[in-house]
Amino acid sequence: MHTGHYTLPALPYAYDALEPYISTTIMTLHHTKHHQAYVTNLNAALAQAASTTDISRQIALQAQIRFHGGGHINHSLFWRNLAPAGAGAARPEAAPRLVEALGRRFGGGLEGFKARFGGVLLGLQGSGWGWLVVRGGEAEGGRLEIVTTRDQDPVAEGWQVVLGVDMWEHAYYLQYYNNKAAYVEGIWNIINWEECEKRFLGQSVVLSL
Ligand code: MN3
Repeated sequence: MHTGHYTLPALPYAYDALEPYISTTIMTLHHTKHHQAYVTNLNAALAQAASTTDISRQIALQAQIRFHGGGHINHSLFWRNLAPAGAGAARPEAAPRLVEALGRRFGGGLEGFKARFGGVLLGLQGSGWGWLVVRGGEAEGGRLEIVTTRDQDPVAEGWQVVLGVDMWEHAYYLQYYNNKAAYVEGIWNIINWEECEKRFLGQSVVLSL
């Protein structure tokens, strides 16, 4: 097995740090098995694409690169979107500008946004992600939108991810089983609002992939 360009980023907290909202078992498997597999398969597909001029093979490899590359990007964003419950970063007060903007954009204050975003997450069919994204800096009005992507598709180019939530079953099933709503309700306790604020203000360099 060759070693490729991309590597699994370390989590910014321990595997048990998000208890009781995401179990140690889920975090360990999700990071060391699922995310690692996206990285491994991305590197393999890139290496194969670099060594063939067969167009059919290239097209097949592009699909692999999209899936596994998207998985690597999405999970790298997701881990940094989370923080231990009770940490300063996990308090909405750590994101004053964002929370104000969310109130303006979606109405009903932070609770209004949470209800709206949660509804979108629970409405997602099959495997995918829910995202809060922004286009343009504050000077351009910083247009906030809630979007979803299927499978491991990343958000469209030009949109900056503020917050992303993994809605694949592997993200919650071992702990919450079919109770997707409990997973979504729990995750609000471990959102890294400090990171969300930085991304909203364009100050985060989360992806040095
Ligand atoms: Mn996942």
